[in-house]
Amino acid sequence: MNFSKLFFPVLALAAASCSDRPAVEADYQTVPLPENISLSADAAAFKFNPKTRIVATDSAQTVNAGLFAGYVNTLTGFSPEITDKAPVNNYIRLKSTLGGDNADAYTITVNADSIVVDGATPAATFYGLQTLRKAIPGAGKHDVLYPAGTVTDSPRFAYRGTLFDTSRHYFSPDSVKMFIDMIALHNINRFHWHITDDQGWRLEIKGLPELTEKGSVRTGTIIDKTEEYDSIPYGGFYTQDEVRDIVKYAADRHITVIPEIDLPGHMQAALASYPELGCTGGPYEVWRRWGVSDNVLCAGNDSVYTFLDKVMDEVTELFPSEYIHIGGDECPKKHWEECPKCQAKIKSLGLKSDSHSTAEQKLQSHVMTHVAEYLAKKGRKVIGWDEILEGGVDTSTVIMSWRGTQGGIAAAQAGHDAIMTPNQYMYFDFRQADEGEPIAANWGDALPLEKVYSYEPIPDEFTPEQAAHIIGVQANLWCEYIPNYRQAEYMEMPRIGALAEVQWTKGPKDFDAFMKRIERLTKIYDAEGYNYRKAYFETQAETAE
Ligand code: TNX
Repeated sequence: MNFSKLFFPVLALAAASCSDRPAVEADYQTVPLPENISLSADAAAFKFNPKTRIVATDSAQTVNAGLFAGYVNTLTGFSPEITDKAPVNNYIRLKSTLGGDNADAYTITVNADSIVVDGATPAATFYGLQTLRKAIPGAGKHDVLYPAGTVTDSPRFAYRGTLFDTSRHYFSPDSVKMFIDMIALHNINRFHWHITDDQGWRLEIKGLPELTEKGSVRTGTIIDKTEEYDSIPYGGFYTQDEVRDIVKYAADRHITVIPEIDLPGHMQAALASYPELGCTGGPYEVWRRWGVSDNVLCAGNDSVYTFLDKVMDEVTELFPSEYIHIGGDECPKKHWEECPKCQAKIKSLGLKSDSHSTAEQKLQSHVMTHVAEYLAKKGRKVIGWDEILEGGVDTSTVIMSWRGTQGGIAAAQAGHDAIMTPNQYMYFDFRQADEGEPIAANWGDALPLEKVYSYEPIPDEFTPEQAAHIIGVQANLWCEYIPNYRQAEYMEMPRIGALAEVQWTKGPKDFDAFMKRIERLTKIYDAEGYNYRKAYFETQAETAE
């Protein structure tokens, strides 16, 4: 058979389609805005086309390259080939030889023959690739002209987080992966997974099977903001295999999954599974409503400490993260004040109320410290919500400031590392405008894009030492009123773009310039099929007319 005859038409077609493709121009003014963009006005651009090779010479870069090839395929209709040998020209080379103090710093060097993305680490190279991805002005069957020049970039904060609450509502593993892809697009590197709460325990613990057999299902759910309930059983949990798969999926995208086991409050689903862990012995139900439950772990019961150790044994097996979040928020002391076991524990530990804390607050510290020390033996550190400052806590504990900024400020002043997630700026369960928005959290003012963007995490009066204790910023998506993943996307986007700039971008802020960048980013949202709040851009268009 004459192969050349067979192949000729195919080749000719390929060649034709190559040259016929229009070319669009890339723009490095992405979200988050890179630190420095220096264009070589007279030099020829790099033409990214189906013949471009991605050069990756080690396994980490090969993973990066594979992800990049997928991203650009969505935006260009072609999937560039990955190779470990650089051709003479027309290649994008991935490296991580940059060095320096900032692990997430990268440079992109563009000329007519090649693009080189060099990161301090493979994660940093990945952020460079995200910049190249986001520089493409939307989806189409086109080539891309990358202007010649250099981009040098590094983030302001090392901890760039988002919380996703999969307890109040359950989201499938595929949805969790979509969430991870969305945060990766925004250079976010911590996924705070709120996986247990009063309304559902959603993490399989093999040594405590009832946590998911009983604790993952509630018999009904409160309807909207009424006092009425449906009677539809609601449940779901993540098997350990699913969790491992999600942790790996995130790691490939340079995201650390930080699980939160919220304790000693927010435990009613665990109490429904093991009623002997509560002060009254129950019975308890997996909670069907939202709010703060009085039913918390009994801090006077030794089996509670054994229970927590067992949970942490498996949590640390599943999650390699250096930090484990142990909650500590909203733990009413009502039952502890009346519980003979809790009061006996207070006595035996010699805990006394003083001007700073009540004896019960100190009892909570005792529980938190037990878990922190247990985790320390396994080489892990802990993060807790700002309430844990109330009973006194070791400075090795990272404080997550949610009731406002005061907790984080006080923590940093006292020598703790702190992560800022003040609800007034960072609660993405709050509505995006006063009018015309879907049902959302029933406390807090509207939180529009501009307000998120305006957040400055480091107070003016901070010394450089105190400022260094603010290790990052996070936005939280609590899901009481978020019954499906489309709605989760809507609440996240585009506010997550403003979050990304708060976390990443140094230097002065300019909201109007940001609006231009975020509007361009919505072309990527469109290409990915994301659901986001478009009204921000419609209003802009109307006022411009
Ligand atoms: C407060 S933030 C909570 C959550 C709720 C959220 C609703 C925090 C540590 N606790 O349990 O879901 O408000 O906005």
